[in-house]
Amino acid sequence: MDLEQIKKSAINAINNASTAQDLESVNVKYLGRKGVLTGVLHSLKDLSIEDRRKIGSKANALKQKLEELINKKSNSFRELSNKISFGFDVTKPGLKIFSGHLHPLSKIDAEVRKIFLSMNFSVVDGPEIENEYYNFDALNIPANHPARDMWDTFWLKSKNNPFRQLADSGQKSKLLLRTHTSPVQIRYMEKHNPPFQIIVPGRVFRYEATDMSHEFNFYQVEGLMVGSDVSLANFKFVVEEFCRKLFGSKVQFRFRPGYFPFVEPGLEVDIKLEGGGWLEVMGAGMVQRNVFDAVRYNPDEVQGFAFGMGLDRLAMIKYKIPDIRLFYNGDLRFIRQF
Ligand code: FA5
Repeated sequence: MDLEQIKKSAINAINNASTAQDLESVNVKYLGRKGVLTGVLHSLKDLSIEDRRKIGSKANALKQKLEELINKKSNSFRELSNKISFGFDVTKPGLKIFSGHLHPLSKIDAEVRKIFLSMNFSVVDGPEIENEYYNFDALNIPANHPARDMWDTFWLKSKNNPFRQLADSGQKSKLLLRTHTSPVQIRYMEKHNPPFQIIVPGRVFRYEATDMSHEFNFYQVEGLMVGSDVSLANFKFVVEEFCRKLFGSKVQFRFRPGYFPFVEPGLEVDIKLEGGGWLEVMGAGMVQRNVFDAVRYNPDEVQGFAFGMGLDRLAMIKYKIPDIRLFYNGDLRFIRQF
């Protein structure tokens, strides 16, 4: 084989070597002790001085070149294998993976729904943008009634308001952000006949100053049970059973008389857990006759109880949260604790 042929086939073999072992075989084949090029170099001594000079320098140059190429390729194999086996430092502390957290209000909402479903209540929804009729009039709170002051209201301008049709299609009345979930009582009763038992979890809005236990946007869960023989005793059982399921058997209750135009008698319920203070969590009572009149039920034939709980307040008690505003300020350090 002449030097040109050796060069060609050796370079070819180096290029085609796809593993370190392949490359080592090429190295042995051409540059090893019994290698092709080594053989040429050994045979130089048998040549004339002139040929020795001519072929010798070429053969040495080729040897150098092949060594370089083999070294280069060998280094690239080494780098690759380093990358594969040591590409990441197994001793380095891992990166913490942040998983999502449910907001405490979402958690309590899910729990409240589950408990009421287990007591055979259905979950019902209603609009956050309401009109005056459902939020007030039908609930026995006519215009100019002083009880309207109990709910500081965000009124919406009706002119050019995309929701105007909602008011126009039903009762002609002003639009507002619902101040409680009670309007859904009316909406539901208009379309269904008793007996039934429902809850209505949802967002409500009040035009009022905030403090530790008051927000201008918060959540309520309305409850309504209507039938021919529903009494305040049923209400007491349902509420106590619900609170025991949510807070455990140690929860204490305080039922106080309260005034709401849409119930008669009306009451307010405070609860307290061991070590905590009393916190008002709901308004309630027996549905007022005028409300049944408004939905064309016969008040002499049906009776019912209704309640409206502050969902935020329940979450505050359950998770021992001192300030309602923490739910809404978007501080992730707070959310990540749940
Ligand atoms: C009402 O909203 C009545 N609709 C409840 C009701 C329903 C009574 C059915 C009778 C029959 P009240 O304004 O008291 O009532 O609110 C009910 C509950 O919502 C309160 O007990 C309290 O837990 C919670 N709440 C009231 N205002 C706020 C506020 N600004 N921030 C957070 N929670 C509030």
